[in-house]
Amino acid sequence: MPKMFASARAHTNIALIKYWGKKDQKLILPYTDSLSLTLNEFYTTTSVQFDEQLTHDEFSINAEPVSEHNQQKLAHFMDLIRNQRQFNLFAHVNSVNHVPISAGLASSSSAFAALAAAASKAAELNLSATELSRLARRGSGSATRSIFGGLVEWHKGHDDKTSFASPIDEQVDFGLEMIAILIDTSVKKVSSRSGMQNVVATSPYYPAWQEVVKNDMVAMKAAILKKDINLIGQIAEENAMRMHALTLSAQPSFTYFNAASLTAMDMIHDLRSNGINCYYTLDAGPNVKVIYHHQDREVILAALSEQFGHNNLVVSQPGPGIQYLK
Ligand code: 2P0
Repeated sequence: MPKMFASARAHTNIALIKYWGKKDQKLILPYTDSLSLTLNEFYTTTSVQFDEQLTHDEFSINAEPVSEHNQQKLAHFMDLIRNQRQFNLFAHVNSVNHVPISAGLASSSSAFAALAAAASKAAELNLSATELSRLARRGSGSATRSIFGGLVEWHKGHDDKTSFASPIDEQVDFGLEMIAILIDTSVKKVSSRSGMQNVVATSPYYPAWQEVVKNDMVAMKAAILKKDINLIGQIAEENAMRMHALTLSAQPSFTYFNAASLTAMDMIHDLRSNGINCYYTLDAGPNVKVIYHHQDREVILAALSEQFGHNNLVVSQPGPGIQYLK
């Protein structure tokens, strides 16, 4: 009996061109491509040990047992590994999220990317990075992008085989940086999963969104080639606002913004009026992420810390792809 143990680390990614809506709920196939930046500050480390003695998988996150809902989601993911490997062993799965305490940024992207890597290696599946990206996608859409470092593109594809991510620029050596403003760290009211479903089913703007993303992907890739942070920021900000317009135009309408998110966005506009090039993006929660060139870091931090407090601002550089620890 081989040891059947592996440990892997994956970093969270933040989308600059958002994924919002699934064509296939089961396979997690998106309606659109998307593009993200992997961050070095936030990551998940997961270890998997298959064990002949077990009669079900045993999960812990940050040394605590997981909720019933998460237990089911994780066990379902482990079934994919068992099916591929054609064995019926269960595993001890221990996951640790390295994020500022309750940052509300412990995205499922790093969680499922780390689990896909650790579980497939422990099961000796020998997956390529592309195969790993496809597998991570089955846990959570955004996880498909966290297999790679730096700037990453998720090709929507049309089936399990064709929907995966690939790196655009793994080095990102032109000063791109992000500040996460930790505004509210409680659990979100509308999960991404149900928020997406509601939008796809009810927003009259959904067809327009698909066109927006098509154009933004082309424009963003050109901006990355030019290493033009202002253009990258402009396109990302506009794309994020158009994604959030989908939530406002759904039935029932909802939003992930709160009052402090609006204050933060206002402050970024003010900084821009004063000649500091910075831009914002938001995901399925009120926390605002600021995009800028690292040379402007101190002036942006100084302005934001007056309002939000220095401890609620986390600077992050581009981060690496999957790392195997054992
Ligand atoms: C993204 N988000 O592209 C978008 C933008 C949030 C806003 O992907 O249902 O946890 O597991 O596929 O990946 C968050 O949703 O959703 C997300 P599922 P996921 O990053």
